[in-house]
Amino acid sequence: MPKAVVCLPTYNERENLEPMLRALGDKDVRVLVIDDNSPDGTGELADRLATELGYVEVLHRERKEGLGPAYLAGFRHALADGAELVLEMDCDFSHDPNAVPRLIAAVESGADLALGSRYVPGGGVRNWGLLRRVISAGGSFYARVVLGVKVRDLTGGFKCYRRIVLETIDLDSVDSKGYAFQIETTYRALRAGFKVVEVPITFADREVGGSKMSKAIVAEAIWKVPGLRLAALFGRL
Ligand SMILES: Nc1nc2c(ncn2[C@@H]2O[C@H](COP(=O)(O)OP(=O)(O)O)[C@@H](O)[C@H]2O)c(=O)[nH]1
Ligand SMILES: [Mg+2]
Repeated sequence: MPKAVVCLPTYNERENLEPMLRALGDKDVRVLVIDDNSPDGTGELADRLATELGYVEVLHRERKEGLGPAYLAGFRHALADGAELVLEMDCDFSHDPNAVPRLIAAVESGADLALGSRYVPGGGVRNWGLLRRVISAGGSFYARVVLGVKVRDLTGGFKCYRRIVLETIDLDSVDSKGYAFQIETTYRALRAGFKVVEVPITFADREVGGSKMSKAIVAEAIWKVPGLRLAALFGRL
């Protein structure tokens, strides 16, 4: 049984799900689809594919609560299943399935948390407009300065955790929903003394389906960052 589990959250990813699951088929991973009762039938499609593809499992959640809660449910499930490595990845091909082995290799060669990073040499973004580039790079810069950490890409959602990291960072108290979830989990790992490395990736814009990014998600990231720093200062993180 492969020891790595890829947590793949889906909300209305009908067109992307099957190609993504097939693309992960030769990566020596198990895949846990976490579907929030997608109105477009992604959950039923996932069930059908899971019966065909032995490495796929599906976790159905009743309703859409954001990426954070979906990931937390996935992490708990993967840990209970005995996963040694737990990955996060988007289902819209923004994260290249061919980069999965590089993230795993980074952890196997000593990192506790490997981050797919757009903002280290060799990494980047493809077909993004200026506005989205500025918002994303600005967001990571803001979080890096306010938190006082060296990580360049704090908001990305392509990651590989060593099991012990998720067992240590107190998942029960993580309450971020969107980009803040990525910032919070990485910050907690750093605070706990884990070794975090950045692996260069190229992030491509999705070609099919729609983004679930919202103003509320951006707003949460803006206020959550100083909140995390304060929590750390007062010894509550
Ligand atoms: N289960 C679940 N998946 C979600 C939710 N929001 C987004 N996703 C999935 O998370 C991944 C990234 O979301 P996306 O909308 O592409 O965010 P963006 O890349 O920031 O625009 C995709 O695979 C989505 O289907 C949610 O509330 N629940
Ligand atoms: Mg996306």
